[in-house]
Amino acid sequence: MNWRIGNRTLDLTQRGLVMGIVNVTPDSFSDGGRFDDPGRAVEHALALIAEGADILDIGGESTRPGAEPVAEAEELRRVLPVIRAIRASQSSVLISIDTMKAAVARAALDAGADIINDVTGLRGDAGMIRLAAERDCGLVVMHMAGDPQTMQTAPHYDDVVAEVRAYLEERLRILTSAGIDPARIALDPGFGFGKTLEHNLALLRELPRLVIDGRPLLAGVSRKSMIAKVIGSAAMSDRHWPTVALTAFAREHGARIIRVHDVRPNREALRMMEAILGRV
Ligand code: HH2
Repeated sequence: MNWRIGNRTLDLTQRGLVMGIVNVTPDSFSDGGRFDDPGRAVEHALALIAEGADILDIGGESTRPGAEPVAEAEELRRVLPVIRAIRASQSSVLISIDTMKAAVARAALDAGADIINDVTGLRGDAGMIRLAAERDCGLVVMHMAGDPQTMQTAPHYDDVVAEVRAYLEERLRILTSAGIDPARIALDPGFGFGKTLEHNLALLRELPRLVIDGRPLLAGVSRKSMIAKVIGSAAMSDRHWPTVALTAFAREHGARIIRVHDVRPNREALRMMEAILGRV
């Protein structure tokens, strides 16, 4: 199972990747305001590299339910200095830009980013598919029902797993016919994006069904509210260990890229599960 990103081809057959989250935002759901100053965000990014992150996902706009949209200039002001500083650090870490805006993605690639992570699955901004076809970056294509403003208002599916799978298959088809090499694409069911607890649990239960055409599957469950609902505690600090458990579960059930806030313990869970699976 390969993922092509620029001139690198990553073989994810044995080992998965840890994507560390760097939210340069005042309002992200779990760490909003902690790293919204670019200086602190860079410090955090370097700490995540030291913990073993393979990818850093830099975001300047929260996608939590009900989040206010951020203007392009402000999003650029937040993310560009962080991307430049990480690139200047000489680390070989891959940089992903978490954005729904083609102009932000373009500037991020120009500043040294390697991957576009677009929670709209490249449906939000008409310029995004064009940009992706022009460049050779990696792509994360996620499923989201609706948009962050409205997605948690009574989400409904007849069969959530079948519908998310069909959506990801369709996006893969559309992007491929736009001239994008499918080897560049990773797919993501989008936990918490227009989904109830039951929907999220069904997607986890049937995760192997979401591995499509050999494309790497990304799972982003870190600290999400589904954990709070299951354990009966809203405290962010109580979501840490269930996240680590979910990392091991997701890897066992087909995920190859784990998007997390806490890199080291999740990386260890990944390696432990890969040892059990005989993948070391
Ligand atoms: N989840 C969040 C943001 N971006 N991208 C992908 N591909 N998959 C995800 O599951 C995903 C994502 C939400 O988490 P976070 O970045 O911590 O929060 P916020 O959007 O509030 O900044």
